[in-house]
Amino acid sequence: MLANARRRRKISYNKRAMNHYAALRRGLEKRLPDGLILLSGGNPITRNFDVDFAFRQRSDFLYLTGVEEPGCLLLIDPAKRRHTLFMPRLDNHHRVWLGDVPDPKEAKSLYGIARVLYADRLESELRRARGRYRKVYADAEAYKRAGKILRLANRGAELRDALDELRAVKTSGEIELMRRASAVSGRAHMAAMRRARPGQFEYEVQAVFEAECLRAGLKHLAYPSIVAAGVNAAVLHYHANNSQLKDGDLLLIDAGAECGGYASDITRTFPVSGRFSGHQKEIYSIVLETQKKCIDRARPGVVSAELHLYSMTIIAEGLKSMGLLRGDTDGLVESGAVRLFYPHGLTHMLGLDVHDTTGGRKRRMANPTKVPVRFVARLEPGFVITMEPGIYFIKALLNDRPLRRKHRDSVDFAKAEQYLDFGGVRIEDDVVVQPDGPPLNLTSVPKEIDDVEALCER
Ligand SMILES: [Mn+2]
Repeated sequence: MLANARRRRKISYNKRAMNHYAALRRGLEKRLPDGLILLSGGNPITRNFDVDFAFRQRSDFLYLTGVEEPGCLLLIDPAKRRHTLFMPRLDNHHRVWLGDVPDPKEAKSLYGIARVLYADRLESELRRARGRYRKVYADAEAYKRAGKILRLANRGAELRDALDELRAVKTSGEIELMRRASAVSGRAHMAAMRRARPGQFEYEVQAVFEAECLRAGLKHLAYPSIVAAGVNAAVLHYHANNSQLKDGDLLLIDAGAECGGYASDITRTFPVSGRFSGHQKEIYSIVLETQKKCIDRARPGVVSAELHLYSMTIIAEGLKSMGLLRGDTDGLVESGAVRLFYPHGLTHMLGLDVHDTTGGRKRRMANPTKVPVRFVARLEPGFVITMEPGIYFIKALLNDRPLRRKHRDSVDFAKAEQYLDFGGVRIEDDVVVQPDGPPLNLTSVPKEIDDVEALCER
C-alpha cells in the first residue's frame, strides 16, 4: 500500500510540473530581487479535539511550490538564487495516526526543490541570510514567525502586489491544470444531466456531480456546489441543496472541482424532464446568445466592465422581445431595470481562487462604464475568466416597492409576476484570453438546446 501511494504521488509531480513551479518562483524572485522572500504555507485548523478541518493549501504557496502538505514554509534568497522548502519534522506519533510523510530527501525529488530542510532549521538559515538584505517580503504569518530573528523591514503589501500581478496571467502549465479541472468538472456536469430525474432531491444530483470529481482524483471542490431546482435557481448563492426536483422544473448546477489548486467554475441549466418548455426555451436562448456573443468579444484590450455592459444590453433586448421590459435599451441598462432580472456580474478572474486576483496595483483602473461592477480590468492574453450571464425571477427584487415605483414605466411587473415560480437560467464557461481572436474555451459541456435535450434523454 505504502509503495503504491508513493508511486502515485511521484507521477503527479513529474519533471515538467517541477520546472513549472521553479519557473514561477523565479518569476517572483525577479520581481522582488532586493529582499528575502518568505512565505508560509497553511496550517491545519482544529475542528474539535483531534479532528481537523479538511486541509487545503494556501493559494500563494500552491502557486510557488505545488506542495499540498500543511506546515511548510518557502524561503527565496534572490542574491543566491536559492529556494528552500521547510517542512515540519513529524514524530512517530504522527506516523502512527496519519501515516508516513516524505523526509527532506524524498521531498526534494517529489517537489523538485533543490533544498528541502526541516522547519527547525529555519532560524539558523534566516540568521545566515539576513545580512545580505535590508528588507524582507513576507506574508503576515511568516513574519510573525521570523520577524524577530530577521529584524528587517517587512514589505508584505509589495509581496501581495507582486503575487497578484504574477498570478493574473496564467502560464501554459497553469492552463494545463485548469484544463484538467474543467474536463473533469465537465464530465461531472454531464453525468448529473444524464441522471437527474423528477422526484430526486437536489443533494442526490450533487452526489452524482461530486462523486465524478472524486473518482477522477480531484478531492477539492473550488467552491460549495449549487444545485438549485425550480425557484431555488433564483437564489444566487443557494447552498441548501435539499429540495425535490419536479417535472417541469429547470435545474441549475453551478459547480466545479479544482486540480492542483486551480479552479473550474461551470454552470449549466437543464430541464428536469429532459425537454425545455416554450417559456424555458425562450429565456434560455436569450442567456445562451448573450454568453456566446460575450465570449466572442473577450479579447485583449477589452475592459471587463464594458463586456458586462454589453451583456446587459443583449439581455435587455431579449427581455424587451418577451414584453417584460419596454423602452430604450440603453436607458434600461443605465436605470438598472435590467438588473432586476440580471443582478450579478458577467465575469470574474479564475485561477487558484475561484474569484481570483484581479491583477495587482498596476492594473487597477477606474470603471469606464456607469454600471456598478466589481471586476474592472483590461483583458490580457493569459487571463482566465468566466462568462456567466443569467436571467432570474427574484421575488425580493420584483416585489420590492421602491424598485417597482422606480421602474414602473420600463418593467411589466404584472407579466413578471407570472414567472415567479420560474427560478432562473445561468450558463457559465471558463475561457482563456488569447493574443489574437476569440478566447480558448476550457469548458466543453453541451449548452445548445438540442444537445442538452439529447444528453438529458429520459
Ligand atoms: Mn462564477
